[in-house]
Amino acid sequence: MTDSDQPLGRLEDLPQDYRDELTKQNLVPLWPSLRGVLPPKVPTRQTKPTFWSYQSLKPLLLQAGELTPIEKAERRVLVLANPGHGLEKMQASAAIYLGMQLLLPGEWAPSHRHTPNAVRMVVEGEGAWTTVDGEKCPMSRGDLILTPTGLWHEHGHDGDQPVVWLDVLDLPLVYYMEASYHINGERQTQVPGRGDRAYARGGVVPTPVFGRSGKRYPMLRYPWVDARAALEALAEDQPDLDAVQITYVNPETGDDAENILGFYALMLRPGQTLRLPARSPAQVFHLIEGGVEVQVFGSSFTLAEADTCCAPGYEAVTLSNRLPDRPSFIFIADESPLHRKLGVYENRG
Ligand code: 1HN
Repeated sequence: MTDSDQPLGRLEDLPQDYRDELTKQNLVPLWPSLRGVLPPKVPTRQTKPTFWSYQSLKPLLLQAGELTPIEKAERRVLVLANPGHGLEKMQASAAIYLGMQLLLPGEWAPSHRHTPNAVRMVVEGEGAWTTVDGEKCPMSRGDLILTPTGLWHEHGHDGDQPVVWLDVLDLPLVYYMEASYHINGERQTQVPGRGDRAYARGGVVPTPVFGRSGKRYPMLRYPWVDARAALEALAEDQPDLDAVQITYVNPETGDDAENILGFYALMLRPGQTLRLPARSPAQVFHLIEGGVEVQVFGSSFTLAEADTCCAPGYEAVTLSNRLPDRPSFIFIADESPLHRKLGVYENRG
């Protein structure tokens, strides 16, 4: 028996009058709870492998469009909640919030800004846009649009079909830090300049001859056509590469696109099975294109297009492309930037 297996004293072992006196003075003995907060070798995780089917949730989201006008919702969202945390906590993992948002033709979700960082991954529909910090970003299937901490953002829709996107926020973490709040604003004035055009080629960025752009987030929209082309080019260029994956980065600094959560797109070659190592951050998988089997911690999910699932940290994940003749494309969000900044990041292989 190693030291960490030694049973420690229980609360019940202490006399009641002693416990009562501790409580009266807002004191708690550590040892009955020590193993709970510091378990041996592997952390306790509330995050359960969980799957959300787009086909099943879509009718409920459309029904929300009938039941609740946008004025009564501000953001019409069904939250993808992890039962391991309790649905009311509205979290997919310790740091990740996920929601499916519906905007109907002609609707407008008013401008606000807040402390949590967000991104949108566009799931379905054409004609919607998000204006972030004055930059109008068109929304098409697979586009990733950032709304980083503190930047004004609003959504509108000039098309004729419902538009749905997946919101990914670090809300659970920022809320836990007691740092989550929002401010409402006026309709934004559109400003010229489009980061997705200025930074359309990764290796060549604008030269600030007359001073820097001064923007902490120079690129707000990452079009899927470009991300997909990058993956296909990478796969073709490196036929032996197992993990054909790109990271969404800030093109000025090469850092992760946002501070807390990381965003990636992964291409599975036709019929490919890929084992991702056990790493400390929790992850979310959203299928953009194709058909994929996700295995994690005794669970197995079959993702059709637009389906989403999550995996706790410290577990290996196996992804299999179910299509023998076509690649599949997955959007991944994880907690890596957070774990790295805090110094707790681990890759256990
Ligand atoms: C938010 O601001 C949006 O702007 C979506 O579309 C989901 C969830 C929690 C807090 C703020 C949006 C959100 C959110």
